Amino acid sequence: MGLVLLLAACAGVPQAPAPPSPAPTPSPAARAQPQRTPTPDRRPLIETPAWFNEATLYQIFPRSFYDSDGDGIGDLNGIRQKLDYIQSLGVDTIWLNPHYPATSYHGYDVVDYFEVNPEFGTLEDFKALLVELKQRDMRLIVDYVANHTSLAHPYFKDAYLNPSSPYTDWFLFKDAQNRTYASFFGTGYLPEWNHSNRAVREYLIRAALFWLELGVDGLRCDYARGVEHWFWGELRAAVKTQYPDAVLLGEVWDGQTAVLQQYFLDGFDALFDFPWYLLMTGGDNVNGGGVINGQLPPSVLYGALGAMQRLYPRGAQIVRFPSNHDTNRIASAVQGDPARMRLMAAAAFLMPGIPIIYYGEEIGMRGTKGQGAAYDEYRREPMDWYAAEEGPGMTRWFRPADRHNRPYDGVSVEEQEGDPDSLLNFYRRLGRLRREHPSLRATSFQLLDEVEGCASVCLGLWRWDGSEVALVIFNFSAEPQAVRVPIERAPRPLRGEPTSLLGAEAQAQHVQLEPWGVSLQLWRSR
Ligand SMILES: [Ca+2]
Ligand SMILES: [Ca+2]
Repeated sequence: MGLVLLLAACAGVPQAPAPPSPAPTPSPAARAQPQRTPTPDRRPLIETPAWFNEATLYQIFPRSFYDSDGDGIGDLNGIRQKLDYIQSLGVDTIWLNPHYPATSYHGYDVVDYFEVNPEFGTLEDFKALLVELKQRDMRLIVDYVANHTSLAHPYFKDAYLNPSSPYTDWFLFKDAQNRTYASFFGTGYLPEWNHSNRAVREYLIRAALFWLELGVDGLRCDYARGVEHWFWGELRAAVKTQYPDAVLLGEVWDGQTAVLQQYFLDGFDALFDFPWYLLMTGGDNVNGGGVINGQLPPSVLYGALGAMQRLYPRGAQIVRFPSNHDTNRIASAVQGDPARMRLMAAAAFLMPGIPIIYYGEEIGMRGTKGQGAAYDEYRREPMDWYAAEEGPGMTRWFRPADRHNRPYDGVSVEEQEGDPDSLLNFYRRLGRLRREHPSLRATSFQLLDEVEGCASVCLGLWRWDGSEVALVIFNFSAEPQAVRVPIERAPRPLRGEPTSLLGAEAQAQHVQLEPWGVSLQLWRSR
C-alpha cells in the first residue's frame, strides 16, 4: 500500500489517510437505515474535471459511423455532419475510437501517433471537427493506445531483426537478433512498448499532449492494465500541469472493484464500470445472462454501486455502458427484447455515474462476436441510418451476408425517427431527463435496502441535489410488480406529490412497474 500511496502522490492525489481496504457487500441490516449523521469520509480525494460529471457520452467507431465522401468508409467530416443527430440524444461528449494511421481496420495498431488515418480525413479535418464541437459546447475524447504499437510503426520496423537500431530498447525483444518480442496478448502484430525506457515514456506523453494542445478534452486510455502503474502517474502529472480540465478515462477490464480502486489511485479521473457491466449482462460474449435477463438478482450490484461511496476515492468518476466495441451489443445480449433494451438504457442513465451510448445502441442495433476470421466486426457494423440500409452516409466496409443488421428490420434511424414510442426516442427522453434534472447528475445517492413488495427482483435508489429528490425503481423480472414508495426513508424532506417522469403515476404511495419496467418519481425538496 505504501508504494501505491507514493505513486498516488506523484499522480496528484494528496497524501491522505490510507484508502480503506476493499469492503465486502454490506449485509441488509447494515444498509437498513439511511445515514443521518455521516461518519467522516476518510477516502483520498482526486481532483477530477467537474464538467465530466455533467457529461453524457457517445462512442463512435469512426469507420462505421457516417461517410462524407462516398468511399464507403466513415470519416471525420461525416461525424461533423451528424452532430445535430448526436446532440438530439442529449449527448455533449464524444469518445472516438482510434483515428490514427494504422494497418488494421480497428486502428489499435497505431503507426503514427501524431497524424489522422487518411481513410478518415486529414489533420485539418480533425481541427475543423474540434472547431464545430466547441461552437456547440461539445467535447471530444480520443483513444490513447500506450500499451502497444504497430508492426508498421517506423521505430519498430527499424528495430526488428536489427539489434544495432537506436530503437532496440523501445520494445521488449526476447532474443539477441530482435526476432521475437512481447506483444498484446501474444498476438504478434501489436508489439508492446518498453515503458521502463524513459525515451518511450516521453514519446507517448508527447503524443498525449499533442492532441490536448489541439483542443481535445480527454484521453480514453486503452488497455490500462497492460501498462505499468507508474506510467499513468507520470502521464497524469504531465497532462494536469497544462490541462487540468482534461479527463483521463481508463479501460480497466475487471469485475473486481478493488482492482479499479488501484487505477483511481494511479491517477485516472474516470473508469468504465466493468464490474457493473459484467454483472448486468453476465459477460461480454454472453447473450441472455446477468441481471438484465433475470439470471442474477439485482442485489449483486450493491458491491459495484457501493464502491463509489466506500472504496473509490472521492471525486472518482464512473462511466456506465450497456455495450461497447469489444462486447456483444446490448440488443443481442437481451435477445432482442425491446423492454430489456429500454431497461438497460434506463439503468445506464439513472444509476449514479456517467452514461455512454455505443453508436447504434440507441436504435437497437444487434451484434454478437463472430466465429471466424472476422469476429469483432460483427459488433462494429455500419451505423444503420436508413430503412433500406442504403443512402447518403451509409458506410459499406463490412456487409457480409450474415451480418446482424438488415434492410427493413425496424432497426434504423429512418424507421424510428418519427415514432414517439421508438427506442431512439426513448434514449432521447433519457438524455433530456439527465440534462433537465440535476438530481440525476448528482453524485449523491442512497440504495434502498429492500423494495417493499418486490424484494428479490427490484432495485431502488434515491438521488437528490439541493432542489429535488428522485426515486428510481427498476424491475428486473418478466412479471409486473406493485411496490410501495418508502417516502419515510427519503434522504431529504419531500414537498407535495411526486411527478412521474417514467412509468406509471404513484397511487396512494404505490407504483405499478411493468415487466422489465422502470419507475422514476420526482419531488421538489424543501
Ligand atoms: Ca469516407
Ligand atoms: Ca436495418
